[in-house]
Parts: sequence; C-alpha cells; structure tokens
Amino acid sequence: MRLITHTDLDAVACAVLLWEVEEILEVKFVDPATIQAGKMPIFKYDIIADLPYDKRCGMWFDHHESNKPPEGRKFEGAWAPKPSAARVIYDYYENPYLEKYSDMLAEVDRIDSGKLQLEDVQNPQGWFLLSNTLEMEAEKHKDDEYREHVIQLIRKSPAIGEILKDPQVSMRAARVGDEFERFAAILKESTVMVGRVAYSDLRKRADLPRGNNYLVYSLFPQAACSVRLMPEIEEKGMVKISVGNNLFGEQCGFDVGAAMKRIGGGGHKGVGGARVKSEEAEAIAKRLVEEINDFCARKGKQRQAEEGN
Ligand SMILES: [Mn+2]
Repeated sequence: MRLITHTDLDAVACAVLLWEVEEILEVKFVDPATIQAGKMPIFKYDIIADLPYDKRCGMWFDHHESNKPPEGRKFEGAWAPKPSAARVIYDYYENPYLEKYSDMLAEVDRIDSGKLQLEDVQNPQGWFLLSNTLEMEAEKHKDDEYREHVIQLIRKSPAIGEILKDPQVSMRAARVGDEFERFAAILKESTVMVGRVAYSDLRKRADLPRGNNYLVYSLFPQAACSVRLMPEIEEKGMVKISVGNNLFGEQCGFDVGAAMKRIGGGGHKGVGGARVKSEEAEAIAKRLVEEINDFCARKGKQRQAEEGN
C-alpha cells in the first residue's frame, strides 16, 4: 500500500505506526490543499493520514475538526477529535507491537495540539527539535528524502536521544536555532498589531525559513491571534493564509478551523489555513483580522457581564 500523509511530525509518526501494521511500500508527503483540490491520483490501495478525506482511497485516518466526516459516511479507518492523527491510528489498531512508541505518541500529541511552552520555542529540545527539522528545504524532495530517513530511524529505535545523534538529523538540528533567529527578524519587519491580532504580510518574503508556527507569539505576546499571508512561492496565483490562536497567551477562543473552512481551507479550533487567489488574499486576510477582533471584543464584553453578575 501507499501512504499519503502530511509533512510534519504527526505525519511522520503516522507513517512509523502504519509501517508496523500495514504493508507500506511508499510514502507521499503532500499538503492538505493538494488532497482538497482532488487533483492527485488516489487509488484503493492508498491510505490517507492526517489529511482531508478522498473517497477513492482504501483507508483514512484523521483528527482535524474541519474534516469531521458527515453522518453515514462509510470508510475504512477512523476519524476522531484526538490530539494527533497518529493517536487515532494507535487507538484504532490497539496493537501491543505499537506500545514501544508510547513516549513518541505523548510528544506528538503535545506538539500537534499546540500544547507548547514558551521554553519549547526559545530552546527547542527532543521531539519538538526533531519536528522543526522536517520542513527546512526549499526543494521539496530533499525534505521528503529526509522524512523517509527519519521514519526508518524511529522504527529502528524510538529513543529521541539516539535519533538526534544521527548525522543527518544533528546537522539539521544545529540549524534550527539560526533559522528561528532568521524567522524572528523577518516576522518583526513584516508584522503589525491590529487590535488583538498580529497581522503579518510575508508575501514578498521568499527568504522566510519554513515551518515555524509558534515564534510569532513569543515576539508578540499581547496578541490573541495571528493572521499571516505566506510567501508566494509554491503555487502561482495562490497565497496561503495561516491563522492561529496565541498558544502562550490569553486566548479569545476564536474557532480558526471553522473560519478557514468558510474560505475553502481547514484546520483545528486553535490553528488552520487556507489557500486563496492572490488578488483576493489581502482583502480576505483583513476581513479575518476584523472578524477576530469583533469576536474578541464580544467575548470580552460577555466576560465583563458575567463577572458583573
Ligand atoms: Mn495532525
């Protein structure tokens, strides 16, 4: 079977688990938008994990709120609102052979559901450090080859101390700190606070390092949410909008996944994204910023009223 999965640590963990319990011959790493567009050939021997559903596949595992299956959908696999897709797979198979991965699972749950501490971002360690090495290269195939390498390393021994000693891993891990600094400098230049939202326009920043979704909150701790227009690199004519709640700060409870679904994307309550037409991107992002600020203001008033009673 072929596994089609996302590009982050949850995806890698899904691959590790499925490799033990199914005949996996090949892993494809893709973005949710690729599945959503329906353009990718998918066959009945394919397993999709940590990505939206496609009816052509043989099995599907996911945990994204925005991908919750409608009542009555018949499919092999499982959807559950768990902290990670890897956890959905782990619980589905209930296979004692997978128990050796329980430490990894706990960390994948924590990282994928954004239960991070400020210290994680300031000084990445362990599985969080590994997760930051998975999306580093401009050329996608380099990251793909690296992720396949990491999958096999974890299968050999799921001890994170050993994994981080691997030459390829340690070489990337050594770069993570520098990438964070570079990322922070670009964010500072391209971000303004609009009400309670940190709004970043990164469309012209093709030099932005990949993969850090949390740094913005250590730089703008007063933000309730972030809205980011990402660099125009991957698809011509389309821009990715990334939105999240501040993991470390006081949250307003804005449902990001639902808001992203309304504009053709998806995600979780806390974090999500969508791909929109370039010419509409700025207007959509600004509407989102307004929507979040309105929501936060309403929440604030509600809280005041409740406290007053
Ligand atoms: Mn996930």
